[in-house]
Amino acid sequence: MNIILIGPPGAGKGTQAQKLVATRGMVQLSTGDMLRAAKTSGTEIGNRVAEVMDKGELVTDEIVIGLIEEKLEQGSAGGFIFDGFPRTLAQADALGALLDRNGTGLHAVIELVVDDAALVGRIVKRADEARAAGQPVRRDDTPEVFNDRLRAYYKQTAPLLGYYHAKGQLRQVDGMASMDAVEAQIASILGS
Ligand code: B4P
Repeated sequence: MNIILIGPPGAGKGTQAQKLVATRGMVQLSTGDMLRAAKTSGTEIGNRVAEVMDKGELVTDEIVIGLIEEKLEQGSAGGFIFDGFPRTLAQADALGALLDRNGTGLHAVIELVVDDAALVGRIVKRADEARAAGQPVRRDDTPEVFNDRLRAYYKQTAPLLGYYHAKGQLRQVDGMASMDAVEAQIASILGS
């Protein structure tokens, strides 16, 4: 089973993807994590990626689709969780073509619905907790960059909700609930 987790920055896509990995043996494909790894590689592409991410903008479709294609070729018996991908219509079309090619298809697209005010609160909290623990703080976890990430979401990613709704694949969960309650809502969509 392949699923997409979609929602604004800080909606909890990564949080829920990790729970699905633990309970269902699925493979998490987080483009955010892949791009953060590329950022630290010191390569030319890594430096370009860092500049874009630190401004809260989206990395080019070409780079992101290339990363996903490589991972899909490795296969996953339990299926894939697409966490933060696709984020543009071009990415959604590319994913559809890749899944058609490998014959596994898409089971569901799950939208985590969260208020904007709650999102910024989560991001600020994550940055404060990292600082207190002496851990690195994500450079895009500031209220200023967060606003740009949110703008990019509404402009480039929110149109995907209509795209998947028209295909009958979109399911919504209340992302304002506790992490365990969100997990339970997703489990009821996916079944046992
Ligand atoms: P991502 O890494 O995808 O980051 P995100 O949208 O901020 O996070 P997510 O929704 O996963 O939130 P999380 O679970 O961490 O993207 C970062 C950047 O990478 C983008 O801005 C872009 O530049 C680039 N990028 C990534 N994918 C791309 C693509 N496909 N195309 C182009 N560019 C791309 O949760 C956030 C916080 O909330 C955590 O602290 C968590 O503990 C807390 N939380 C989670 N669930 C909660 C709940 N139910 N209640 C209370 N708190 C909760």
